[in-house]
Amino acid sequence: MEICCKFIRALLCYLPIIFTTLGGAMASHKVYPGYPSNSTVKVKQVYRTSYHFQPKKHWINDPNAPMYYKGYYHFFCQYNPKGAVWGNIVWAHSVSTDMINWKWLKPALTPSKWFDKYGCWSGSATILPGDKPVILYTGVIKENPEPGYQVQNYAIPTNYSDPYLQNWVKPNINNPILNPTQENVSSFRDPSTAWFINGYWKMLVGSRHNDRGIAYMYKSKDFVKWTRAKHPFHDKPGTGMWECPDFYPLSSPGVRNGLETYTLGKDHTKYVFKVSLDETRYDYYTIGEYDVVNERYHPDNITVDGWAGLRYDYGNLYASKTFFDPVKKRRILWGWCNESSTTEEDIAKGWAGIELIPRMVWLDPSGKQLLQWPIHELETLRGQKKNIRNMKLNKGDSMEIKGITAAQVDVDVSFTFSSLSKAEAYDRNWDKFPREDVAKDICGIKGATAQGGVGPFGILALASKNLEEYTPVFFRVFKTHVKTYKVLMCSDATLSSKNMNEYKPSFGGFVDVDLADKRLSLRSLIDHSVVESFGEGGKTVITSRVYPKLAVAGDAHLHVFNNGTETIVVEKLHAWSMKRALMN
Ligand code: DQQ
Repeated sequence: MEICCKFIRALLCYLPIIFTTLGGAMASHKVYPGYPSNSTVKVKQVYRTSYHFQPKKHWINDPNAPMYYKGYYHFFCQYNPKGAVWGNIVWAHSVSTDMINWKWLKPALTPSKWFDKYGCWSGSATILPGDKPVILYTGVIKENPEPGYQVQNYAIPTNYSDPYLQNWVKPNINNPILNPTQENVSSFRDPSTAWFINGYWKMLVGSRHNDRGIAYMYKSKDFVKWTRAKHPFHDKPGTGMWECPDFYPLSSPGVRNGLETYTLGKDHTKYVFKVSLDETRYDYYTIGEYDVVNERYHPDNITVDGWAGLRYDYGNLYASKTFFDPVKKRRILWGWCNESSTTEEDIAKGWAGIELIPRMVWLDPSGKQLLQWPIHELETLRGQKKNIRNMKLNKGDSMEIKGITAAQVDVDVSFTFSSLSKAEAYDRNWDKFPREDVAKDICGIKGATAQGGVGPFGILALASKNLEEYTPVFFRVFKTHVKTYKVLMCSDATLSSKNMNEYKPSFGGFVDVDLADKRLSLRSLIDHSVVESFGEGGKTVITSRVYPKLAVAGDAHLHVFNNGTETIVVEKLHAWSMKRALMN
């Protein structure tokens, strides 16, 4: 009886957790009858971003095949050329010399063959010896069973001397290179970048068997005839369809240089394995080891495998993909950021979806997680600057940062405090639930206004003049029963807009930080309808999409605030008005 009551009490107490997990980003295979080909007549400018990647109009989703070739960064993504909802999927193609300013080219892949008649879905690039790029992608050959009958294909450039790689051919011979097995015809997609080891090319394809998420490994001697390895490369019961698997080697802890994908399996001890879970629409990664002999991946037991695990972003990022940048010797992560507006609003806007600022990723000195940071090229857009030093924020203070374009800004701030003694108590029961849900839920329940001890403190992004609307990004410090500290980072869209229709979640993630120096840092890239925030040098990253009604363009404001009893000092704050990027 007691057990039963405890269970019901726990359930009641944690009901919000259960509900908040159901509201994630919209599925990208949802078909909107009639809408996918409703071409946009007039694009609404109000929520368009000024320095995040987006096309002139219509829908985009997953990043595909990012690569560097003959002086240009190439970026492809899933694109509907005919409307602002998912459908008619082709590969949009843009080139850039800095991954910030982009030139739009004609689509690289469009449905044109029997083996991709109903869509050219996600895939990756592999650079073959002799600097020869090849694309592996998913072709949809029949509409049924939903979301489509899937095969894997390859495409190659028609002219290797064209640095823009404007024309691609999908050879009739040997395509499709992979067919699904009977049981996974509609859950077999998103080939990874391939790597070469012991005489074989290897690649991964996302799949599932009932509710078991699977990444299958395929191998080939010639890149054309592929066979499936005996066992799945990695799998996990209860996680559903694994989309867009990504696998890459890591340099030693703390080393920022990345490694080529083709060096996989050679002399490295640690690897990242990432999947995009269709059921939650978030990207999860583990750090682990690659057993080359048995062709399997084993996550370290310090990282949790599945949806209670580590995420690149505790907010709105999905279907990400990395590549190795040979010029600057770094691994770069691209992630899709869906809209939080309704389908009707997207159609009225005439566009949907952005790509987040490319991030450098490397292994944290602890070896337990990744660090992420916006590529330094973004700084070329920094304009007018505002600096603040040693400004005190007592309980209830909120100070406006004036003299910058608050709707289009890059703000980097470090906060200090002199004591942790006032930190709020951490409820041990919270740990019984998946880590990400607890974080999200505490952020939602307490928000930025419920008074705390050390925190909540942080910034108010996209705030209206009288604070009717704002998106707070902030920290709250908790003390556990064993007298350690837990730092929670939140990005809360609940009060971001007077519009009641949108999805306005309060996202949260814990920050694994030693508070010995009593300092926490936050960098936020604020761009009209997106707030992309990096806590503590990129240990925890959270992105929110927001659509203010009042805090728009010149009417947007930026504040720093503190609602904790412990006084917080803004030790250093730099805020730069951002210039517009050349965008497609
Ligand atoms: N989007 C693509 C699929 C992929 C999904 C279709 C992930 O290939 O699994 O647009 O968002």
